[in-house]
Amino acid sequence: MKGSSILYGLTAAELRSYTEHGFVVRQNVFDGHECDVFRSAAQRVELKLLSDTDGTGLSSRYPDYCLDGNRFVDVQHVTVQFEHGDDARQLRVVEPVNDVEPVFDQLIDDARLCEPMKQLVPSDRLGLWTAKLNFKHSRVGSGFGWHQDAPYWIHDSAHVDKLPNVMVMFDDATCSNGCFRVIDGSHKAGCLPGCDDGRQLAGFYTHPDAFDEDAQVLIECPAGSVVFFDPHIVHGSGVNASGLPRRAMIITYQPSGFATLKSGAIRNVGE
Ligand SMILES: O=C(O)CCC(=O)C(=O)O
Repeated sequence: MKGSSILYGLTAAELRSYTEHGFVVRQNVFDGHECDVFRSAAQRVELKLLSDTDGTGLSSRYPDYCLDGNRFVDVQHVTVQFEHGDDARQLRVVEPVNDVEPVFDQLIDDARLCEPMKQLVPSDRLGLWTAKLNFKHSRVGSGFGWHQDAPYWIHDSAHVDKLPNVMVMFDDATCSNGCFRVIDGSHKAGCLPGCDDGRQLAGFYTHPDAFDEDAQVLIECPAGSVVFFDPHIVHGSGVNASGLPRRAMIITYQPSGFATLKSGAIRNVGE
């Protein structure tokens, strides 16, 4: 494992940049064949979850619910979000996706993600906190409003500062297909106030007065790139207005031995 740490660990310059800016981008970490495998796996996840529908939706077997007008279904402990819009039948987010698809479970143990994560958590032994698959389909893929992740998790984890994320791009990410974006340096402010505008989930969106939108960085990068980002950084993304999908998985690590967010099971890395 020492060798993989030398191969994949973050350099001193990358670590300094992460501390200063709250994120680090590494391009072309996964090759074209690996991205193909991820894209096929994403398609399997969607087909599998949609195959439970009989024209009336997953609610025929599992209860669904609406938050701020958007449809969610809990398939046991796996939350399935549907795309926004009245007749959107495509999936938006599946969490935790590693419990649905083995390719994504294996990805959690990949040294190219874990070695840097050992430095960022920091911990010599890692566990999984959660893993999301975001589909962002062409034309219908909705944006993600500015938010921090830490406030979502504060009631479920006593160590939200030790829950860094890595986003793995399965497609080229551009402004037109809704690339990831962050507010540079915003992680330094800790948990910021949420919105209070009547939406059910308003409190999870960071109040616009609490950060400087001019400090945003649009992260355009090729498929196979990864973005490590701090649990306190304000982040989001735009809509997918293009004819190309923008699929990505976001994996959140923690020190080993702690329960995962959704199932409560412990999923240590490399065991
Ligand atoms: O997929 C994206 O563009 C952003 C996702 C995000 O912010 C999240 O899942 O918390």
